[in-house]
Amino acid sequence: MGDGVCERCGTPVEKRNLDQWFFKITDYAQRLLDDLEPLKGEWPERVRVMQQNWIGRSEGAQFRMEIAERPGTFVEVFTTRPDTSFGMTFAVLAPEHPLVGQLVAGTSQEAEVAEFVHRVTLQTEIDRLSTEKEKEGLFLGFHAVNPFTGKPVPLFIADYVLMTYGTGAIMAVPGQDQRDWDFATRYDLPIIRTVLPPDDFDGEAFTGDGPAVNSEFLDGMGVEEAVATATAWLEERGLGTAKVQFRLRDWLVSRQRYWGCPIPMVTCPEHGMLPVPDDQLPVLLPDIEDYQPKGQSPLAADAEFVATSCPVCGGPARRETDTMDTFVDSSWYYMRFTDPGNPAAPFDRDKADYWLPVDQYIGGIEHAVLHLLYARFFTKVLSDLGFLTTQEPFQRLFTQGMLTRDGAKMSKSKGNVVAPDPYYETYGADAIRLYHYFLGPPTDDAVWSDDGVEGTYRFLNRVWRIVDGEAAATVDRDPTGADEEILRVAHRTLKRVSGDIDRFSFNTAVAALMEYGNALRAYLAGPGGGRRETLDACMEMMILMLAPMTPHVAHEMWEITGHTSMLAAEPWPAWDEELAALETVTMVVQVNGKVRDRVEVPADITEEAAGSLALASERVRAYLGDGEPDRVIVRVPNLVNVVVR
Ligand code: ANZ
Repeated sequence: MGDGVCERCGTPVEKRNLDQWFFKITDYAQRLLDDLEPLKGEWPERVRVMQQNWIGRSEGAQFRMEIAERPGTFVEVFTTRPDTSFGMTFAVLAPEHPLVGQLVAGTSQEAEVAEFVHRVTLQTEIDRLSTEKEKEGLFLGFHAVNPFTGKPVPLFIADYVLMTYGTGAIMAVPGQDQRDWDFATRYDLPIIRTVLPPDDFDGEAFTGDGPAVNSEFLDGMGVEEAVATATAWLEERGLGTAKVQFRLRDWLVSRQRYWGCPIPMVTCPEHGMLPVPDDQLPVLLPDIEDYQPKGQSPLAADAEFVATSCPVCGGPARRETDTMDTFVDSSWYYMRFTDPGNPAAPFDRDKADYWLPVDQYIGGIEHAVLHLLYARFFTKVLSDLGFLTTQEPFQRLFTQGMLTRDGAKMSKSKGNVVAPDPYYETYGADAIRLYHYFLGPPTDDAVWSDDGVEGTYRFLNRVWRIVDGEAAATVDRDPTGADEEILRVAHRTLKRVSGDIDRFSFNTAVAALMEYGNALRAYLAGPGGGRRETLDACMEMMILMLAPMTPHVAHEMWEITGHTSMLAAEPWPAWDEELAALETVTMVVQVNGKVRDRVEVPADITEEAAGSLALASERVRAYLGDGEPDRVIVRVPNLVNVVVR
């Protein structure tokens, strides 16, 4: 919907109210929020935050205000800042608010209001809430009475108030809310500050904390205390209540499309809307000739599908012809995976309990709120209904980054997708696969580059040449220091690569293998040349490490090096802890800049460990006595300087 017209046919797009089916996900808002807590550290933080914001819990108060010109008619408002009520200088209804039509019916305002409402409904909610856009409104000719002051304030409709949030009506406090400030300056409405900004504040609306002013019994209180006091004041008088509001809306599952699962509901003229009885489920999607929309769902044109009988009286009834959002299917497919052949039920509880939750889920960040929230919701509902035990579907979540090319996301509609076929021809599938691992941390977006594939291709070729040619040049001789050193590199690499793979840090795993490849070549070119036994051991490790990433090339090398087993079935090798240990270095320990001790430490020692080692040194303790050092300066792995006064 660009420029208000259909992007395919140019027909003007307008919003209409339709009767639709929803899932009441809002009933689960609090649980969906609370259960994000244990996912800390297991799910990417940004996904947790996106879900928190999407659910959007706000605490505040809801209270009612009488319409001055219509005694007995009230408007309810939701506010997160009841403490600012004395600064309300106008009130605003969403243009779609039912009270609007009721108030202006028969007045001279009616036509102008109708025109305004129509214009606003053509805008998207995102545009309406945008801080960039100038806010537009219309005075209704009525006033709302502020319960705190007993005074009337003018009542407006404005585009920046939405019918779909809170009560669809607000008290406007320009002194403390920037949207209200913008509106007040545009329409020349008074501004009263109710929180005293700091002296150096030079903004407009002040949203920070500070003592309440111009607010009678609230004066002097900080925001938190004033909110509680104002809310209690409303509650005592029966004018309002504390209120928790969620941004999350109910999930609209109706689609007027052919492709989708039919919504299993029927309507009987006598008994109303009824669910299709369990023994008639699932309602299968019929094959139809014509899927084109004609102002109603395509299934509505299939008379045979539509005609059914009422589950209560057996009389003629109509099937629902809307189909379900495909997010419904993706919310529980993994449950079906636990029992895919079950002809009688979606899945067996014991099987679902055995397999679920999913240990490791992988998906794009684009699923942060919809799919991942819907799947969590389904799991909770099905768990509540006794279908399975777990309350959360995905124990660990990994979100991979996006591959871009020439600055754009690769997509079919942009036509900038890299078709792999020509690369297979030139480099082979393994070099391309290895390049994908090498591109960068898989959580980050990455830029595709043809030169990069060239790099992994060259690396595989170098390893191949060792196996295929240079290995033949090795000799049987006694081991030397060079042999011991290359074995150390091999075990160190294996330890690194194992850890990297566990952490999904594939790019560093590939980098480690490349370094290992270079070390091997340097070893072979060294003064004593290669020793057969050493090289065999080293190459076996190299091939086993490459196997998961480049299975085809690795298997060929496995055979060439005399193995007859199936490489893919070989276990991951184990490293020798002693050989894998990093080299040690001599760490100098100073007291006030003078060398007092020397300690052998691993080259990868942490700052913390280096500091404690230094402080544990007898010779250092001698200078410290019972006292504590003033400062410990650590330069890992070479130096610790303990400063005492
Ligand atoms: C008066 C006020 C004074 C507000 C103040 C804020 C600051 P969150 O935090 O997102 O929940 N509001 C309420 N319903 C609205 C609607 N349907 N459309 C547009 N705005 C709406 O926001 C709650 C605040 O958003 C409410 O608190 C209300 O403005 C506004 F210093 O009331 B407040």
